[in-house]
Amino acid sequence: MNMHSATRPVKTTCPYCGVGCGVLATPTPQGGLTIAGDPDHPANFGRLCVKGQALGETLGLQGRLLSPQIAGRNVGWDQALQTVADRFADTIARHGPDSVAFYVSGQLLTEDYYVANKLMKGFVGSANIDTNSRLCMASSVAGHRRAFGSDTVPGLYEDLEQADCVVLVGSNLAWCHPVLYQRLAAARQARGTRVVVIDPRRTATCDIADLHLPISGAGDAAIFNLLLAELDRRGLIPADAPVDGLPEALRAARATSADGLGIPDPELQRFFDLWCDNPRVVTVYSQGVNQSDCGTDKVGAILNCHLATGRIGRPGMGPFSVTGQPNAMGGREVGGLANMLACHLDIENPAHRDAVGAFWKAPNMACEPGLKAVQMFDAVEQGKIKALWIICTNPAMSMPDADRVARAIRGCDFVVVSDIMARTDTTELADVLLPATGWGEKDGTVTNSERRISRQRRSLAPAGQARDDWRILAEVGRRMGWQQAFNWSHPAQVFAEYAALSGIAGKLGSDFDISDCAGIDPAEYEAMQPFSWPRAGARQGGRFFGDGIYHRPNGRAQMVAVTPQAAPVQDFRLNTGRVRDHWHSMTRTGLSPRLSRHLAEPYLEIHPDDAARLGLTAAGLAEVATPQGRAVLRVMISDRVGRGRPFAPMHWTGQVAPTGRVNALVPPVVDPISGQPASKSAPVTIRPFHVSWYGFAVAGRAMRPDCDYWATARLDGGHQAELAGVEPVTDWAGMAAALFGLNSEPIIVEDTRRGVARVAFVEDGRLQAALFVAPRPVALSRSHVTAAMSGGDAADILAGYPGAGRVDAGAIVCACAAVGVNTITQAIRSQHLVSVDQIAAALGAGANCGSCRPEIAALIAQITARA
Ligand SMILES: Nc1nc2c(c(=O)[nH]1)N[C@H]1C(S)=C(S)[C@@H](COP(=O)(O)OP(=O)(O)OC[C@H]3O[C@@H](n4cnc5c(=O)[nH]c(N)nc54)[C@H](O)[C@@H]3O)O[C@H]1N2
Ligand SMILES: Nc1nc2c(c(=O)[nH]1)N[C@H]1C(S)=C(S)[C@@H](COP(=O)(O)OP(=O)(O)OC[C@H]3O[C@@H](n4cnc5c(=O)[nH]c(N)nc54)[C@H](O)[C@@H]3O)O[C@H]1N2
Ligand code: SF4
Ligand SMILES: [Mo]
Repeated sequence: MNMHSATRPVKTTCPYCGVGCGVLATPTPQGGLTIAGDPDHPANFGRLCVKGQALGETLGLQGRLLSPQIAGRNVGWDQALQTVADRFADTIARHGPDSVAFYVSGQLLTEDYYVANKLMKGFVGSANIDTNSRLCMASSVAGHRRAFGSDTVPGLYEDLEQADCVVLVGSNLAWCHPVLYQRLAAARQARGTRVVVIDPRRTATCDIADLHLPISGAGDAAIFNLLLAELDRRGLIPADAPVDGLPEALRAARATSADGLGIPDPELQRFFDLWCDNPRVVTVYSQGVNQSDCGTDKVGAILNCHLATGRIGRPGMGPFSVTGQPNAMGGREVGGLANMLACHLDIENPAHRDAVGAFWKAPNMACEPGLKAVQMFDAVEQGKIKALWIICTNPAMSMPDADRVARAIRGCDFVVVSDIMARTDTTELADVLLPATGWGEKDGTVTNSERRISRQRRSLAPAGQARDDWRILAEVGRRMGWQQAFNWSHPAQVFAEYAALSGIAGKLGSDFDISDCAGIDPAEYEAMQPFSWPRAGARQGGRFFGDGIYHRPNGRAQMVAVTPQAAPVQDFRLNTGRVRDHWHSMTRTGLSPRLSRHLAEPYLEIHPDDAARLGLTAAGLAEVATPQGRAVLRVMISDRVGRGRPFAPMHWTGQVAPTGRVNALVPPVVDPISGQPASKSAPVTIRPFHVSWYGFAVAGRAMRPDCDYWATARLDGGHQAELAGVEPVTDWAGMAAALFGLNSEPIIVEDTRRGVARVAFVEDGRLQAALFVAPRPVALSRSHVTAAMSGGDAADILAGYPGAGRVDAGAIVCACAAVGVNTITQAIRSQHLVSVDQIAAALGAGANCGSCRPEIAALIAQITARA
C-alpha cells in the first residue's frame, strides 16, 4: 500500500486523451482529490484542459460497480473468478481456443494489457484478443508498418512548436487534444507558424488556421497525391531519397484528379505553396484519416510526401499520427491488436513467435492472427465465439452497427464485462460483471502520442471491492492452471517482465527496446520519471528516421501507389466524432455538471440549405436512418458543416439518450487492410421527427423518462432532461409525478388552448422539480432554470426566464467559470473587447483551462465582422 499523506500531491497522468498530461492529485480530507497540472511533465508543463481539470468531479462512488456480480446478483470474488476460469477452460476444452475472445481497450494500463495479451496469445492459444484501438489507430498502425517496416511514430510534440507549417488532417485538435492545441497556438503566436486544417467541418481548430480546406468526398488521399505530384514538379524530391516505390507512387499521383474534391484551385495552390515552401512541416492526422474505408491508403498518401522529401524525423518535420486514448500507444507497444505480438513483434513471423513463446514458456503459443473487432463480433453473432471477456470498453455503443453488436453480445453463451461502472450499454448484456479499480485507484504506466511512458499513480482507496484489471486477469490465468506464468504481486514485476521481453525484441530488430528497465524494483517503479523510447543509442529519447534508415530489411522506406476512390454518390453521409467536454460513452465525464454544461444533448449539425430542403427546423428533432438502425437527434442548423455532410457526436448512450446512439446508424464497413471501421461516412436518410409536444425538466434526483425522445444530463444539484412525445398528453401533472417519482401536490400553470404547461414541485420554498412543455421546442433559459436547482430562487422559476434586471447567461461557453454566450456577447458589444485575453480579464471566461478560447475567439470575430 502506498497511500500518501493528505498534503503531498501525487504525480500521475490524465486518464483521457493521448496527449498524456501530467497531473498533480492531492487527496482531500473528504476523500476526494484536488487536481492541478504538473508543471514538470514534458507533455503539458502544468496545463490541463477542462476534462482534466474536472477529474475531481468524477471520482465519487455514485454509479460505480462495487462488487462482482453473476446474473445481476452480488457474489464474492472467489465465486466470480472461479466461474470465469471454469467457463473459459470448459469452452476451450470443448470447442478449441478460437471459441473464446477478449475485447480490450486503449484505456487499460500497459501492465493490464500485457497480462491480457500473454494470457490469450501464449496460454489460451488463440490470438482472438483485439482492442477498441481497432476503431481508432489501426489504419495508422497498418500505414506505418507498410511504409517504415514498424509501427513507429517518428516525431515529438516539440516538432509542432518548431515547425513553420502544421497541417491538421481530420483532426479537431482544439477539442480532442486541447493541450497540444494550446502548445501549437502559443507557438503560432510566438513565431507565426502557418496552420492548415483539412476537415469537411469548420471546427474550433480552424480558429488558428490560415487555410481551411473543407474537402467533400474521401478526398484526403487525392489531396496528398496531388501534393506529391507537385513536389516532384517543383524538384523537391531528391534523387537519392531512401525509398522504394517512388516511381509507382508518382505515377498514381500524376493520374489523380482534383475534380470532386470541392476545393477551388487557388486554395489548393495555397496549400501546395505552404507545404512546398516550408521544409519544416508537420502533418498531424487523426480520425478523419483513420476511420475510413481507405484509411490505410490515406495514411500512405500522407507518409509518401514526407518520405519522398526526407521531411521526417528531424526538428519541426514529419507525419504525426496523434493517438486518442491515454494508452493507445502503450497498447500498440504491448501487442494488444489481434495481428501483433508484444514489443512490436509480428505474429506472422515464426522467429518472433518462437522468441516470445520461449520467453513466456508458453504452452499454447498462438500461431496466426486473431479476429479483428468487427470480425470478432460477427463471430460472436454466429455463435463461433462462445465465451467473451470485454474489458474497459463499451462496444454496445462504440462499435459500428451497434444494435446488432448488442444483440450478438446478448446472445453469446458466456459474457464477462470488467468495468468501473455498474450500468453501461455493455454491462447490461453481461453474465458476469467484475468491478475494476478506476483512475486514481491503481498503479501502472501509459504511453502518450510522442512515445513517452509515464506513471499513473494511486492516490485513492479502491471503490468497494474493485480490483486492478491486471490482478483480475492474472488470477484467472492462475485458476486456469498457469500458476507460474501469472504469479506477480506488484505491477513493477509485470513491467519488469515486459521490459525484459523488449530486450529480446530489440535483438530481433524491434525499435521498441526498454530492456534497461528489466531490473526495475517497486521503489524504482514508484520513482519513475516520464521517459521516451528509444532508450538506447544515438536516438535516445528522440526522433526516428531522420537518418534515412527505416526498419525494413533493406533499410529503405516503402512508398505506396495510392489510387483514391471516388466518393460514393449519396445525398447525405453522416460524419461523427467528438465534442469538447465529453469522453466517449460519458461514463465519467457525464458525472460532472461542469462538463455537461457545454453540450447537454445529442444533436445533428446540418447545413442550412439541407435543413430547408428537408423541412427541418432549428431546435426541432430529426430522424436519421440507415438499413442498420435509427436515431432521433436535436437539429442544430449551422454552416460549419458542408452540404450533404451533417455531423453527430458519438457520445450519447442508451443510459442517457436511447435514441441518441449514433453507432446504431453506422454500417460495419472496414478498411480492407487495417480492419478499421469507416465511422465517419454512414450513408443516411434524414426526415423531420414530428412530435405533438416538447418538454424540458429539472429535478433534484434522477428522472425516469418514458417518451419517444429523451436525453438526460447532470446539473449542479440535480439532473435535467429534454423530452418529446408523438402522442398528445392531457394529464401533465400525472406525467410529471411519474417522471420525477414525486407524489406531493405540484403547482401547475396550464394554457390548454396553446398546449403550454408548467408543473413545479416546491418544498419549503425550494424547487424540487419542474417540467415545462410546449407544442414547439421549449424556449426558456436553460441556464436560468438549472441555476434554480443549485439553490437559486424558486419563485420566478415558472417564468422560465430571469426576472427584470437580471441577465440570462445563455448557453454555456466557458465550463470552468460558467460564462454563457449572452454574457460574452454583451461584454464584447458594450465594452468593445477585441481579444480573448480581454474577455478573460473582464469575465473570467477562457482564463482557466483555455478549452473554450477558440469559441470565444469565434464570437469576437462574428460580432466584430457584423459591426
Ligand atoms: N473531448 C474529447 N477528446 C477526445 C476524445 C473524446 O471522446 N472527447 N477521445 C479521444 C480519442 S479516443 C480519439 S481517437 C481522439 C480523436 O480525435 P479527432 O480525430 O480529432 O476527433 P474526431 O472528432 O473523431 O474527428 C476529427 C475530425 O475528422 C473530421 N472528418 C470526418 N471525415 C473526414 C474526412 O473524410 N477527411 C478529413 N480530413 N476529415 C474528416 C471530422 O469532421 C472531425 O472534425 O480524440 C481523443 N480526445
Ligand atoms: N461513430 C463513431 N464511433 C466511434 C468513434 C467515432 O469517432 N465515431 N470513435 C471510436 C474510437 S476512436 C474509440 S477510441 C472508441 C471508444 O469507445 P469505448 O472504448 O467503447 O468508449 P468508452 O466510453 O471510453 O469506454 C470505456 C469503458 O471502460 C470503463 N472504464 C474506465 N476506466 C476503467 C478501468 O480502469 N478499468 C475497466 N475495466 N474499465 C474502465 C468505462 O466506464 C467505460 O464503460 O469509440 C469508437 N467509436
Ligand atoms: S489534453 Fe486534457 S484530456 Fe488530454 S491528457 Fe491533457 S488534460 Fe487530459
Ligand atoms: Mo480513439
